[in-house]
Amino acid sequence: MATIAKMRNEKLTPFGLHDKLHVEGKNLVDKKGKKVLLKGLSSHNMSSFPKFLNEEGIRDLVNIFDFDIFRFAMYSASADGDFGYADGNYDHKVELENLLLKGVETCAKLGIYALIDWHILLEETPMAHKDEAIAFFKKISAQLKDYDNVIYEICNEPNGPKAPWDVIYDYAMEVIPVIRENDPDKIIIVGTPMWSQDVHIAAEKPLPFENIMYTLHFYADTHKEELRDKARAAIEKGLPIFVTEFGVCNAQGNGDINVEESKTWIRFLKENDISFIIWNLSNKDETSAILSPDCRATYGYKPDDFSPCGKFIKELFATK
Ligand code: IDC
Repeated sequence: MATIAKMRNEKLTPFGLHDKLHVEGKNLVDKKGKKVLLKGLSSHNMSSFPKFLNEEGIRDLVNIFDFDIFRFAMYSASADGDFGYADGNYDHKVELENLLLKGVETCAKLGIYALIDWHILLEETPMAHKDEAIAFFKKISAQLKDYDNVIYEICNEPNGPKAPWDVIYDYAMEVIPVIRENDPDKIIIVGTPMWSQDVHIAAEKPLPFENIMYTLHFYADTHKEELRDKARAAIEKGLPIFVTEFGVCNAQGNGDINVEESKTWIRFLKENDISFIIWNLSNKDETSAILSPDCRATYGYKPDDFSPCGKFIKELFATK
């Protein structure tokens, strides 16, 4: 059995408090059957910003922000000039796998949950790299089967006309059993159409497995009440939703921070016991990066190392 820390700084860790999670009805619940809401941080592209995924750095961020979960964005394809998992060479794959396994081990030491995200981007359909996704999840789920703090996300944001719910559904019907073979009951989160916005459509035909959740993504300066209405419709049908990625700015990850709309979203999520993860851990010169472009540190962060987005997190997450 993997050792997952139950205490940190003389306090119970998120894992110490909740242990292994499962899904009951539309809710994420803990071992005792109590509803759980996880608050977390997402990496940027693991290929672009591996330096921020070191143990000390993640520990410092967890200590500063009290995150319950960290998301590892494993880009399937190349982006921003960096190879993805599916189109890089063998050595690059091994590097990414090692980075991921080390990251999950760090989360275990800190007693937080780890979300493994197969991050499809502008590929329109998860089918584009289905075979590589299957190979990836087969390998990783075998290696991580004893890590009860792990959650899987099998396709970040299906998008475009070639990725309606039926196509995502078929993809999920192939990928989920591969994980289940190694790991019968870990939570698996499935992307929804329209860059993971059309949860109301997924709610009409949910997948026939236990412990499945569905992805909702929003960028507060772009997606507002209309998207919350889609979420409401899905919730009414009993769909378990997880916001595995959101931004406080526009859908390009840039532009102004929309403080009020971000808070309205967090209030909505809290009212509905929906977990949320903010995008992104990097010092890229973009609004959604939580570190300032001038930040040279990769751990031991000082207040000035954070961008306006990073400085807003505590207040935002505490929204009532
Ligand atoms: C963005 C990054 C940006 C990068 C781009 C392409 O912030 O630096 O150049 O991806 O790799 C998403 C995606 C997420 C996007 C983010 C902001 O899941 O990968 O990151 N976003 O555009 N969906 C909606 C917004």
